[in-house]
Amino acid sequence: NRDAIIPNAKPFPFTIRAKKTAIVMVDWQLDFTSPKGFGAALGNDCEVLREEALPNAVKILEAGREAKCAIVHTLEAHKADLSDCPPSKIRRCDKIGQTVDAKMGRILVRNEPGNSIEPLVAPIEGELIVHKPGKGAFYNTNLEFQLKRRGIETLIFTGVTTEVCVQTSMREANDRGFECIVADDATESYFPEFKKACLEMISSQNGIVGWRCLTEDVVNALK
Ligand code: C5J
Repeated sequence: NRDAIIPNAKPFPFTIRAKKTAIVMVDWQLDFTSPKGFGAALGNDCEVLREEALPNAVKILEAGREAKCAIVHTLEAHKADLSDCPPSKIRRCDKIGQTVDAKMGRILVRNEPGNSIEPLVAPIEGELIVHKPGKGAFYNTNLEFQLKRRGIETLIFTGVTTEVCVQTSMREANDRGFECIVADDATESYFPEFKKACLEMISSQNGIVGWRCLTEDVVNALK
């Protein structure tokens, strides 16, 4: 139950308040990671998400479970009738709610096969699952309430994609008073230049959004 420090976190050492920490696994859903999913249907190469970041996300998830952190899994997911999806979102992406690949089902729709979490980081009993209609994990969800009722103060982020749902969730969490850190090598984007710029942005100006480190730093701190 002691505090742990990540000494080489950027922009300065980060304190993990033991027992007050949640691991936030952002949108590790097949919609984004599978070559048959939504991300791929938009013309993106998904392999990098699975090959580069997913193995590190597994390490952080396992370390978090071992250290008895709270674990949160988010999914970008709409109700079947799309009543929680603003028309503007559909206007800019008419694939939402449509079926591009029969095995994946309807894109970004709750409980469809594509809306399931990568098996390597699948939730286990007792872990929080947050279906979010937006990019941010706090918009139109009860995540803030769930974290605060558990006494959580510190959030460790992994997930996809860095500059969309991970960054948005981190910014929302920052505004709600959580101390946030992301592991650079446990998050991924379809666009390497966006990932790089996003991570630099997060820790710039004395940690304007939060901190950054590497997977091994998180794993060592949680030991
Ligand atoms: C996107 C996400 N990229 N999870 N969603 O639309 O980052």
